[in-house]
Amino acid sequence: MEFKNEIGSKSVVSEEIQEPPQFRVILLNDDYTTKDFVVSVLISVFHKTSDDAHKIMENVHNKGRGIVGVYTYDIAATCCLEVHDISRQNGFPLRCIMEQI
Ligand code: TYC
Repeated sequence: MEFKNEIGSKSVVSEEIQEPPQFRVILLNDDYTTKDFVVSVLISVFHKTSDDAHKIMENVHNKGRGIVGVYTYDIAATCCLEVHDISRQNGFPLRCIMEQI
């Protein structure tokens, strides 16, 4: 699309809409956090169903890490902070990280 700016010269503006960058949130296994606590975090922070939360938790427990979901930067960062805060408040070392796609 073509626009004229305030001094009358033409400029071309791309019509392509840029999608915001996406980030994977990855949950890390550890030897101390209880399975029940991990499931409760997946339900309360990431709004997973109980069924999905159990599957994700078992996958992380067995594989060492696993994708919880894909979000924009602010949502991914907020979820990671919440996981760390709730975990420390409850005496667990549970961690998650985010990775740009
Ligand atoms: N490995 C932990 C246990 O055996 C459970 C666990 C699962 C911890 C997933 C963290 O992200 C995690 N109690």
